[in-house]
Amino acid sequence: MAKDNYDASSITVLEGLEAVRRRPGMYIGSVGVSGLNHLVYEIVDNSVDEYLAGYCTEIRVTLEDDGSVIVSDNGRGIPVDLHQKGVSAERVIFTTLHAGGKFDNKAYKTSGGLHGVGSSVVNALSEYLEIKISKGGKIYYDSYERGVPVVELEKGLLPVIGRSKVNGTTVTFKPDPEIFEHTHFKADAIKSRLHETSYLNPGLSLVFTNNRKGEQETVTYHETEGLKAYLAELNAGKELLTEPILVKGTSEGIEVVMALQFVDTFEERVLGYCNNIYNSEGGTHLVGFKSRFTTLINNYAKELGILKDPDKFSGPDTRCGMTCVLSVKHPDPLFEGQTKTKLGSQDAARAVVNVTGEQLELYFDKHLETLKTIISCAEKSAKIRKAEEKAKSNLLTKAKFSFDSNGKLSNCTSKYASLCEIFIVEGDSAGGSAKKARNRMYQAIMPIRGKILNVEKASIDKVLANAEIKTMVLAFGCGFSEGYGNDFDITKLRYDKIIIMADADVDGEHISTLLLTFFFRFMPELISEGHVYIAMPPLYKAIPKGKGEETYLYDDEALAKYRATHKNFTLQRYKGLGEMDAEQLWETTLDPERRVIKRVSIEDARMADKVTSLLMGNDVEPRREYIHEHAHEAMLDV
Ligand code: TTJ
Repeated sequence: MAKDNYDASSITVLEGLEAVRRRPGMYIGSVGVSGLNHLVYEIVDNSVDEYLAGYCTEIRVTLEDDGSVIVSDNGRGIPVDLHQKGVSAERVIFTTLHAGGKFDNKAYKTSGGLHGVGSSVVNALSEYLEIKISKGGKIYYDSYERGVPVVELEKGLLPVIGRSKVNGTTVTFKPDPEIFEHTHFKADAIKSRLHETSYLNPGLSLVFTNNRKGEQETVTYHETEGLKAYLAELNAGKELLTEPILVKGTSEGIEVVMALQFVDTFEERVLGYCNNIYNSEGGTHLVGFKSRFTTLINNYAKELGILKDPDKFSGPDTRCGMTCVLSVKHPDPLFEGQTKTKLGSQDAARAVVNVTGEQLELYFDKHLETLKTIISCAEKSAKIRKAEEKAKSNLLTKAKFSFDSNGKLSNCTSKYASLCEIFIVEGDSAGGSAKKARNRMYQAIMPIRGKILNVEKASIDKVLANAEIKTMVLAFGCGFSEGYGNDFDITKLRYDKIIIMADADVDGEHISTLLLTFFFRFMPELISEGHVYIAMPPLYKAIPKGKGEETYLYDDEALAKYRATHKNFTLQRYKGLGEMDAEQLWETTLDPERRVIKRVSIEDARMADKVTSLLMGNDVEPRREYIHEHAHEAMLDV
């Protein structure tokens, strides 16, 4: 019965390995040099897992002249006893895809995402692969060609080929030239990877030997100082600003080790590892550390009086000049991202926050000078960041307001600013009427084309890019300010009143809102000093059928009142300013004796700014809803 089962499962096994040979890239990334070297790492990682389990102290990697590589360790040796499938466990490991999972997590307490699952892949992609397992005084042997076993087992058990007093596993394999473009391992890359492994596992010795002709050497990597030594390598040749800071601890069953040091650069270099695997896409452990560190430094800086509320350092400010290696050992990690190199386990973030938060606080409380050095790095960064932001905004501003003279301002002739007014009029046709109707001595007309602005998603950038608006700013004569620099000079303002004249519809309100936002952000003094107004053109004209005067009605309330006291009249409804002729426009909106204008308060402008932010948000739905629900109360209710 056992035999039948074995036959059946061995077929699927071979089919599995055949799939690996058909699409090797799916399993090792590529069939180039990096994929080739990956084979070595897959095997070595198994031995590292044995180190992590506490049973292995040395791993040897030897490149041979025939193109093969030997990986050996002094661990307990791969299990050789009968597996439930009726063959030696070793066979199952080397012939079953993802066999690693079958050998419960207890043995591989902190196995990395791919560890223990890759040996069958390596086997499938090797011209030959041989295993010698020293265990319980005996040396067991097995071998494969392109993933197919070539040793006949007796009762499913491996042959014994010798005796040994020590335990361990030795795997020799030669990558298949049918699969790989080149089969020459990159020695430097392997060495660097072994060195990295030694930093992450301070108790482990990794011995690299190259037996290839002309390349002979042996290097031993054994870094008892662990991450601290790794930091030293990363920071070699740089000016060190602090001593290395080491943090170690366990939380939520996750072991956290971190080393960090500040150097005289403007960069940050923060490397994250989970179970000895470098997480090139970062992940939860780094997020946890970074957020905790930012808070910590900001709190200290405030406590020490270096930073005053509401100022604060950005995350990158606090990491300016930081070199950091953060390594977590997780019993059951989750990886995500494009290349599965991003740690996704949320408990890793919590563990890192707990361990680093607590220990860094203890450290900084005792090492005030180091803390102050780190804070001064952050200050330096914040200063540069702000200067850059300012330079950037000045640049933007320059680009935005390189005034061209093709605007359509019809200026007034008077030079007495206290008498002058400028009307910002929505639409060319209303603009045309306004130009005819105005008192050209003291009224300037600046038409802005609604079309450009009344897209729902018009952004402040679009407002700024608008040629007419550039002309308008030039006309005001006081420059503008943004953020840090203040080039705005209200005393140069050429008009006492800036009057926004827009239709009382959604588009008009939108334009008013954008203009107010623009003033609020770039020329707030215009508003706070009371220079900005909104014209209130009438919505209706009531024309009595008998005697009596024509009356302009500015809102529905006025209409209701008019209806209550008048019977026989026709009502003309103005859909927009464009519908009024020059005379009507003068009577209703321009003539200082009869027009209705409302002064904009800074609160109104702030409201407009809020609305604009909402209108510009990326969420389309809330924006649409807002426009439809609030269009009529947005600006003209001032
Ligand atoms: C598993 O749990 C029982 C005792 O042995 C454990 C084990 O498998 N240890 C182990 C595996 N040590 N070394 C390996 C290993 C070494 C190489 C070079 C290659 C592979 C696939 C595994």
